[in-house]
Amino acid sequence: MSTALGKPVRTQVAIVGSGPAGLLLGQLLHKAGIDAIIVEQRSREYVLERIRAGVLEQGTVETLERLGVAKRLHAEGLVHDGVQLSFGEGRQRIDLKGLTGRNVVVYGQTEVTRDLMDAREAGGATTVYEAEDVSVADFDSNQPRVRYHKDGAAHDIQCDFIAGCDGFHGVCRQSIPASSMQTYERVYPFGWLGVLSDTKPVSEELIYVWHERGFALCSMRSPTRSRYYIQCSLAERVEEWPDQRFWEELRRRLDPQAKRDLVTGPSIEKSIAPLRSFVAEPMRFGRLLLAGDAAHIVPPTGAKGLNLAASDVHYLSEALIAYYRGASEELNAYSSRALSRIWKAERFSWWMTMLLHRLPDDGPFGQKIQQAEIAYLCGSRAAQTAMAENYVGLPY
Ligand code: FAS
Ligand code: PHB
Repeated sequence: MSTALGKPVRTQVAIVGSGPAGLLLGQLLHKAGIDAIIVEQRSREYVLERIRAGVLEQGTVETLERLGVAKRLHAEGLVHDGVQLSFGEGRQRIDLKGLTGRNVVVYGQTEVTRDLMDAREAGGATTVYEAEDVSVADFDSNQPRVRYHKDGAAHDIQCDFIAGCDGFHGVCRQSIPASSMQTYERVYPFGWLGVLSDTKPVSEELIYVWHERGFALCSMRSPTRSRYYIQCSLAERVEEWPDQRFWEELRRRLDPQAKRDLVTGPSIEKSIAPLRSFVAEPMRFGRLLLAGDAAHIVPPTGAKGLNLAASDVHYLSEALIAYYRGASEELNAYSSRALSRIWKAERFSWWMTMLLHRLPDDGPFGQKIQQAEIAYLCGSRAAQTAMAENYVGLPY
């Protein structure tokens, strides 16, 4: 924002984006006494209406606990010690707790965002919502700036650093010269049709389904609110999927017990999300640093997207705190440190996606390989441990 005289305001870190990455970073910096302003293009309400992730790694939970933002999470979150794999008639439980000593917590990204927004406002920190024409400039100098319009006036923020937490379609990564960046991408030839419904979840634990008709996922947000996904063609349109058609197709993909236990009801949200793997390297350009979906995307099969944003900002906050204490080595190491964990999560998310989705281009041989991998997973403690330690989240 600028003063009434149009002079730029000054802050230490300007954060672009008020999703999980931006809000978590803002809270971590605020706790360390570092001033940060968040500039968000959407309204608070719009950001809170987006239905996205549902599973938190223990590392993400521990960060929220350190910030004192985990009270509702502990009251309403569902601790899960295992996940289920379902294929045809059979089901295999992966004992996350027994194999790794760790678990995951089912607690919607919407609720994490709400808790962080409330904590930010309670701490008196500034978030500018509905900022228009946001741009970033001079990040190759010591005086980077974030500019935007709001209420018909031009605003200018001078800062020491810009944190690009503005997601895959944001302005920050796109402001970096393509010649300074290497990107890696795989776009999957299918999407996820997701439904949210106020119905009792089909199971107490998540069920990841391999079926010849396509992947399905049975998840939840609470004991009375379910979240379901089915793999669909990218040509599909939500309008072509009335509730009854969705429930019938989901039921076709479930094993006998889940077929019996499925409770259907009116959808309260329905959307189709494309799936891609994407990484931009490096994640630092002078005084502009990327975090979260602004730097990488994973297919949601491994429940890593939100959790990678959390580990990115854990590293970034440590680097910025060290900088303001006079040491800049951590800032120089931020990108390589974050990318090391990002690529392991990219691999795991790709592996889960290739294991469980119908891949028409891979033909009958590809399907036999998937079935062999699932059979090996069911019969090997070592294979289950490898899956479990990635699912609960590798160490920071
Ligand atoms: P976000 O995209 O959440 O936040 C970026 C913020 O920046 C947004 O509020 C946006 O409005 C703002 N912004 C964008 N451009 C801007 C600009 N120019 N100026 C100012 N602000 C700007 N992950 C899972 O783990 N499980 C899932 O099931 C799952 N489902 C998903 C479904 C969809 C449709 C999508 C898109 C993602 C899904 N994800 C899922 C991944 C998702 O949870 C992300 O990983 C997570 O939101 C990452 O958080 P951020 O990096 O903060 O990015
Ligand atoms: C969800 O509940 O939205 C969810 C859970 C696990 C995933 C993806 C999405 O892997």
